[in-house]
Amino acid sequence: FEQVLALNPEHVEAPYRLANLLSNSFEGQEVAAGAMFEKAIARNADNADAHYQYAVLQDEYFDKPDIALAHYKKTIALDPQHPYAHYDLAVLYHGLEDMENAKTAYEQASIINSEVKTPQNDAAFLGAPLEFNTPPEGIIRDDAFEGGNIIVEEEVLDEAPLAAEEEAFLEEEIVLEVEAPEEVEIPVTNVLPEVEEVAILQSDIKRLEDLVLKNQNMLMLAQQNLTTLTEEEIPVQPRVDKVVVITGATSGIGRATADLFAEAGYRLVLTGRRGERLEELQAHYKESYGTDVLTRTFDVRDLNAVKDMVGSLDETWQNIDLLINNAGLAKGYAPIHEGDIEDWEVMIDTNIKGLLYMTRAVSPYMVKRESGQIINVCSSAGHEVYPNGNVYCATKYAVDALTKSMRLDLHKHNIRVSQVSPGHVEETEFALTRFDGDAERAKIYEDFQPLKASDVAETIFFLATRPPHVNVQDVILFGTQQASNLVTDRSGRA
Ligand code: NDP
Ligand code: 8X3
Repeated sequence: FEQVLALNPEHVEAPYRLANLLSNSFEGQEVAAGAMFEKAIARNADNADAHYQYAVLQDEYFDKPDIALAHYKKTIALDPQHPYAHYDLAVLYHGLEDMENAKTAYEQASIINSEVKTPQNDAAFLGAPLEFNTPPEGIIRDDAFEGGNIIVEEEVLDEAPLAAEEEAFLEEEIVLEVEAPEEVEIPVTNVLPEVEEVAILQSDIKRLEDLVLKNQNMLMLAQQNLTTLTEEEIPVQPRVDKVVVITGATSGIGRATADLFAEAGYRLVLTGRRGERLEELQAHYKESYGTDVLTRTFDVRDLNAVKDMVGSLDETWQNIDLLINNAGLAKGYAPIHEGDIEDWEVMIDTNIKGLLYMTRAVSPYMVKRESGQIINVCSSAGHEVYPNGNVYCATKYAVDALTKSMRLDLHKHNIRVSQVSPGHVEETEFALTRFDGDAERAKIYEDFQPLKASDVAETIFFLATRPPHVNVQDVILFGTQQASNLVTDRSGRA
């Protein structure tokens, strides 16, 4: 569970599970368990059992009756039939000498869980007279099993003065040994004349048997819970309740990034112009990982389409946690004096304006929630120009500038803005697009090993899964054989 939280600090269920484990299976971890229950309650304020267990900790370990009281009450408000909360609440009230509330809580506890209704408890909570042969040890805690010993709290009850003969037997303490489930000790403070001793022992044994039974029931419940947990609650791939929008998911880096987030269980909005590919991906992710995927087919250069896309998301999707501005392209590879103006327009409109439109449409929701992350796919071309790269490089320099300035504007709203800046990346359609579908000219990676799309995707995933206080601002990465945009070892793939 610690690893789950390290990977996904926002995981809803993990703090509760971890707190349970710390509290019930590890000695000396009460402080950590308490902190974890607080986190669990903050994540899911409706988790009745988290309130209950937190209350027990506060009551029994931290000696904070006020806090315990509030959380027992919350437990009952959320789960009026909770099997133990009423009784613990009664014991707590009793300890606070609030007998009226103790009585009410005990009566409720007795209705819900008949096992707590014993002559001793009736005497303690209701003031019912004790049978002479009933040893008045006091309240039995419902969590009274510890290592096989029943812990009985001493409680001085209002008693009528005892006859001298009875008093003579009050001093002794006997240890009662029973076999199941382990050696059990019970101090019996009132031992009566021989003739009644057997009856007392029998009543103690009966009480013991009841408690053993209860313990066994609790064990059974725990085992059932465990079975449910293993068989049903831990999905093959845990879901991550975060919405990730990826532009340009139909191929290359965007597609590889979608693969990773889909496998990791995020909720995805995949976009691009080639709708069929998006639908194929949607079906594939659903079948392989059970991922929730929405597809949106549009051109990032079309401002209205971008606005419509965000507007079309219902409120469960509109709160986008992560926007990956990946859609982009290079068109042409000509010196500036021969460049195709139309290519320039396409690159500027897609790489700069498309990224701006997406960011403008999505970021207000993030600002409103004071939470979110934007990762722009820049390029090594945004850090170092190369011959014939002119306008493409300019667009990526613009992306770099926008990443930096968006961060200045958004960091105060708890929004992380960062980018990745790869050199050459294969397993993409980048070169084919740059050379207008000319497959021969697009063979630019044959004599060296560039990065793969999955390498960049892993980098993006890394950025996205840092703890909330960490923002990796930029990662410049190249294949090992490429030292810079201008220097590549093209002596063959290493
Ligand atoms: P691909 O050509 O494989 O992918 C580009 C993606 O962008 C496609 O999914 C495409 O989808 C989408 N796209 C392009 N234009 C538009 C548009 N107008 N509207 C919507 N979507 C669009 O190339 P890469 O994966 O390599 O490119 C992804 C990003 O990585 C780009 O920003 C690129 O500049 C950058 N990059 C690439 C490097 C490389 O060597 N490959 C190196 C450094 C950065 P569709 O066609 O379906 O619309
Ligand atoms: C893509 C890498 O070197 O072709 O941004 O510009 S490069």
